Amino acid sequence: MTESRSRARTFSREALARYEQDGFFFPLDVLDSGEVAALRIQLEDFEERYQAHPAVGHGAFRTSCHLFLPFLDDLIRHPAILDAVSSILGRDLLVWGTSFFTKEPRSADYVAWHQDLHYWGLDARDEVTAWVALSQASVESGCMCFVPASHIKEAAHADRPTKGAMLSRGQELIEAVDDSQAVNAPLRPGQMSLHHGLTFHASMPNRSDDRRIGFAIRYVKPSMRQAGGERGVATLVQGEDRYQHFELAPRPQSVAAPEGIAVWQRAVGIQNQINFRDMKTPTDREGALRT
Ligand SMILES: O=C(O)CCC(=O)C(=O)O
Repeated sequence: MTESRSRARTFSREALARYEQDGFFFPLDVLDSGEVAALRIQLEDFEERYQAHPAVGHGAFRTSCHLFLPFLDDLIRHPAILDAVSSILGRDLLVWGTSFFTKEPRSADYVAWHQDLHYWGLDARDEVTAWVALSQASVESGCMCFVPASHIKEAAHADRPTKGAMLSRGQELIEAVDDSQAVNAPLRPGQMSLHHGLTFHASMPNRSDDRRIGFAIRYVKPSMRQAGGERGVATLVQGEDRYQHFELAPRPQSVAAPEGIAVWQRAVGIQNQINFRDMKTPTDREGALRT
């Protein structure tokens, strides 16, 4: 696939047609260099100051920390991101969750081939992930890759937790993926890709000297329901919620304030219950759902 560059504010009909056909689209320019630099500084300052925090330390903050970090709550509402996502899902948008996928310099961490929606217990398929690059996501640093048109069916997965596997259960597709079909999705800092929750995707280790930091935002239509568990928690970022299938999260007022932490613990607890529902021994290494 030839890369096409376009501004998210004008997510074109052609871009939408490509997304619908392939199950992904990239790159879209969403953050300017000042915005992306400021975000990285805030994130790394948070990581440094909170690494030993009893609730959010030890990497647990990697899942849905927009619920207690105002700068990430702002990011999930960024107009350029919402413009593109609402071209696909419509005006009313909830954020069901977010995940940081951070590969440290020269780390062996990788993401095996998988489909996101397989484990999330949602009752429909109206979901889009906006994956925002906060550092260079190149082939060298382990950018994502996608299999075009793989989003049309749900495929079987197995749990194969191995060293370096970044997904919470070590899950991966059972069927072999033909790598020659895969399309690399390199992104510069401030760009994003969009992918459907059934698109086969994966990523290789980071062979570069910088961190590869990706922030994945899971947008859903408010008509979606959390099946097979408690009512989930979600954030209304645009339009209205005429269904009330989810408890709506309040906006966090300050970094790691107790109210935000409490909402986050509830949200991640419910998602973990669903994600690990059929496991005898959960392999969640960091106490929080990754995907
Ligand atoms: O960041 C990666 O390499 C994988 C991301 C991913 O699996 C996702 O966003 O669903």
